[in-house]
Amino acid sequence: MSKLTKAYKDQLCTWIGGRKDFNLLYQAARDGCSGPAFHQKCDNSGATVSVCYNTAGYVFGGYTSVSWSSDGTFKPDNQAFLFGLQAANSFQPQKYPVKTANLQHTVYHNAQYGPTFGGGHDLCTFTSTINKQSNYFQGNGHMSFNHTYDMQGHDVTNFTGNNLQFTDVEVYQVTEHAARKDETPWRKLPEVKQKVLKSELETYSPPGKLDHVNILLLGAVGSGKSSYFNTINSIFQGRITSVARSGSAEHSLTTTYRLYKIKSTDSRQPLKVRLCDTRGLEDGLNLDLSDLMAIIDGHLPDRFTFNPSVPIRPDIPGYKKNPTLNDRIHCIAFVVDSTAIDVFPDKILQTFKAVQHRVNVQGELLIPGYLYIISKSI
Ligand SMILES: Nc1nc2c(ncn2[C@@H]2O[C@H](COP(=O)(O)OP(=O)(O)OP(=O)(O)O)[C@@H](O)[C@H]2O)c(=O)[nH]1
Ligand SMILES: [Mg+2]
Repeated sequence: MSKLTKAYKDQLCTWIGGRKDFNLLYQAARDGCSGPAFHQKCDNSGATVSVCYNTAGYVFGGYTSVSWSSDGTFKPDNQAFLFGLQAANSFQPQKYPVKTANLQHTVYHNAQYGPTFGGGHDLCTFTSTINKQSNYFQGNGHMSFNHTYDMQGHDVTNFTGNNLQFTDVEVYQVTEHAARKDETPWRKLPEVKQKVLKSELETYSPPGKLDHVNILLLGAVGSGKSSYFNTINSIFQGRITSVARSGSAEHSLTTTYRLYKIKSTDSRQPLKVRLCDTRGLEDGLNLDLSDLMAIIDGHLPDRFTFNPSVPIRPDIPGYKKNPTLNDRIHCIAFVVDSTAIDVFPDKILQTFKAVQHRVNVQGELLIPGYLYIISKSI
């Protein structure tokens, strides 16, 4: 039976990014604790997570997005990381990223070795064949810490409790979460009169002296902000368009702030609604509250390139010191990935709340209330 609990899976999803399915490929207790048994079950299976459980109550391991093989070489993988989930029976999640400088040694593919991470064998589970002693397999891989992975000041005691007596070693294939076909729809969609809706937007005029309404798309990395603009734009263009770059990456794929105009083939002028696409929020908070407020207050020009290490302040190039009402954000749309809603990072939720609080207090939005765009529900 799988030992990877829901809490462990959720934590791994947060680190890997997005909701994932975990398919058990290999289990030392079931398949035998040997290099050949591991490779026979796991080679050519895509991304995997290897999880070790020891007699001291530690749960730790490594994630790699590269398929295992038996070709006797090291492979680079900038998405790999080591991790601790449990330390002496208490839940203590810790991620140890691969060091960019030692990328070429990320994982070691050797037919005689179990899952092996790092040029110094930062985590080498076992080699050859290990027979079970009472309730554990005595791991025989040596561990040279902090060579290829950044152990964040931790040592082998923090990581494994200095104990390689494995009660089990499991390897899971990690795949995108597949929504179940039999899931009942979470709401009944009203019959949408698409043409009516479209023409309402084409003829929409904002109140007062505003030329157009700016809607800011705010959400986590990969939540679907750029794709949302592409979808809306495609509807009005009557064909599939992909003006905004979209895709999956560790950090936000959108690095430039864009104020997208939407042109309809049925009207000469662009719609008086613009979608403002920004960098995705990350757990490590690449955009803080004051950066976001600078965006909301209209200080950023179209095509502003974000530099995560430089805060958005009045002295940076391109900063609009005196934005007009037309430059401001008038409405905020929080974009949420429905497939990852149960592993939604706390820090991003806090950022949403902090933005709402600041904006509510200052009464800044022209269009009160917030939009929630739930992406990837189909
Ligand atoms: N199935 C499905 N996939 C989607 C949907 N929207 C976006 N995606 C996919 O999700 C991934 C991320 O989408 P993006 O639009 O780049 O997300 P983003 O929020 O702009 O991401 P960053 O700019 O990197 O912060 C892409 O691979 C898209 O193809 C959707 O509605 N359904
Ligand atoms: Mg984007």
